[in-house]
Amino acid sequence: MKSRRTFIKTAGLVSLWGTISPALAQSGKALVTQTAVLGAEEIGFTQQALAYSYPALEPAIDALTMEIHYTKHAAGYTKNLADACAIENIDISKVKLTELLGRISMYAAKMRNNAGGHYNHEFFWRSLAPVRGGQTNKPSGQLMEAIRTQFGSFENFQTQFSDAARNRFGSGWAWLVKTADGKLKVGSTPNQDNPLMDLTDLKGVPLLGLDVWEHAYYLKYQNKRPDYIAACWSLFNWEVVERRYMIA
Ligand code: MN3
Repeated sequence: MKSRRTFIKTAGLVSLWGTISPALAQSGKALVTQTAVLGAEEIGFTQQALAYSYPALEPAIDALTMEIHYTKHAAGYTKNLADACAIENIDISKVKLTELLGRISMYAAKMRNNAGGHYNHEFFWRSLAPVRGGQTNKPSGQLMEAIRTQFGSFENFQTQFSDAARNRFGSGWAWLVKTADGKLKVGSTPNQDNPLMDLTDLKGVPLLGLDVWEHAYYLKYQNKRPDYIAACWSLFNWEVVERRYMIA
């Protein structure tokens, strides 16, 4: 995760973009996408260990779903991301994943699917924590103030986020993002796209993401996606989301 100091330094670089990278500065798109990733949580190219055990998220998410999701689905995206980087001749010691996502339209579909898939899952695991307080699990501080200001109440925000997750047709993700103008926004993306990508409708720094692919819930919930979404409110790690909000 970027510190505020790093963020300010990077922001300074962008304001001097023309003198630092004339080639990229010729493209307004490059400038926009570069700006879009500022303050976003950085995630490496390898799969990190979970901060909790597979059964730790029960009863909301069962142990078998967690194990398969992490060791098969998510691990698959990580492996295929490495393959995609090799194909595209990308030296992962020299590029940040958020930068790659910010110009994802330049690459093949294999890169889009797996860079997104890897980032989204690593981001998702960090957004969850063993159940604490059940339905009283809520943010606090400046994030809660911003939610109340923009959505009217935490409950209104919950409704909008849950609707975004429920109404995403097929596979995808629901998101809470901080937009370039500092506002909170709820939306969703298809497949493994995310709001850091230069080709999505929803753009911003991701603060919270919810996986609504069937592989995330089918063993326990089958066709009942709304029940899975409702249960996940007990798992969101608001300390992490608040930190993302303050840095973004
Ligand atoms: Mn998944």
